[in-house]
Amino acid sequence: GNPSPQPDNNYQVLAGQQIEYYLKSLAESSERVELVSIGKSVQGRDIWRVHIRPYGDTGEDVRRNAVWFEAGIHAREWISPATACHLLDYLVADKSLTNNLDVYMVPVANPDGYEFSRTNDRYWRKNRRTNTGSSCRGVDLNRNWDESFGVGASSNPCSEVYKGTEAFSEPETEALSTEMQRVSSVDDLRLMISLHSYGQVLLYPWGYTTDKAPKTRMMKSAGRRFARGAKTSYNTKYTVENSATGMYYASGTTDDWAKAALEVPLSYTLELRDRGGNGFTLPANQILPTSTECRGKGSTSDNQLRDK
Ligand code: ING
Ligand code: ZN
Repeated sequence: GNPSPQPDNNYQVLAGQQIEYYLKSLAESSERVELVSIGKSVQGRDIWRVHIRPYGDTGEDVRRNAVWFEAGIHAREWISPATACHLLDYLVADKSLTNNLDVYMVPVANPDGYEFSRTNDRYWRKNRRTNTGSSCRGVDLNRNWDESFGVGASSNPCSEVYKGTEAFSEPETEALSTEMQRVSSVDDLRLMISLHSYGQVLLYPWGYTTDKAPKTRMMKSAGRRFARGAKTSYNTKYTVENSATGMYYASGTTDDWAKAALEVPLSYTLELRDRGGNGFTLPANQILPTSTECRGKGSTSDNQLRDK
């Protein structure tokens, strides 16, 4: 069909291929950065996973604390991969931050959807699966994880929250979960954040039930610390909420699966800017401020970032 008009205030956001190029050059320029394709999307695009090893790591096989960032699982939430890339830059530049910590990140978890959103339909959310018996395409990758699959999701392929035929039916969620499982077997996965937009809210499990998840108090207090930090840069307000009670019921999400299957103590969905004024079409001049406030202030790499 006819491509819908592209909001021209988003021209500064990077195309998928540019992000790939950036990731490859980052891996080539820093010994601490390892880049691996953990699988292919429905349309055959690579799903890239970045690993930042601690500064001064001798390459020894030691079990460390680790954090996992997932971005771009929803196509239209362009601020998510952008924030992930800025965070990467920051983590690689600052030696002190990743001291004794393994950082893992998938900056574009849904590369087909991202491309489709950029070129055809700005508001596309799902992946680009061709659904058998339906003319509607796509599975909501944040309803396709193997935790309480189907409770708060749709079985209609035309729905924006279509869960797919079964848990992990999609190559994207299959690749992500397999790699997260591998990481949690070699490291202690302490924190998982799935980056989304919009709403300025940090969500914690469960999404499929209003029952209290393990370590809720810890997720709340760490979450509030994030919100306080995020406020210091531009006075942007983030709230901290339980998914099911503060947002809406959702099942088969990344954060519920990380919490239940991998027992990651701090498991979150972070809804970035804004609160609906621009929504998904966040103006480009808010990309850097959003990234900056989410990682907090005062790093030695701030000056380098400002020049980019
Ligand atoms: N929001 C999330 C979604 O997948 C969410 C909200 C996440 C609710 C996790 C419950 C659990 O619908 C966006 N913007 O995608
Ligand atoms: Zn989302």
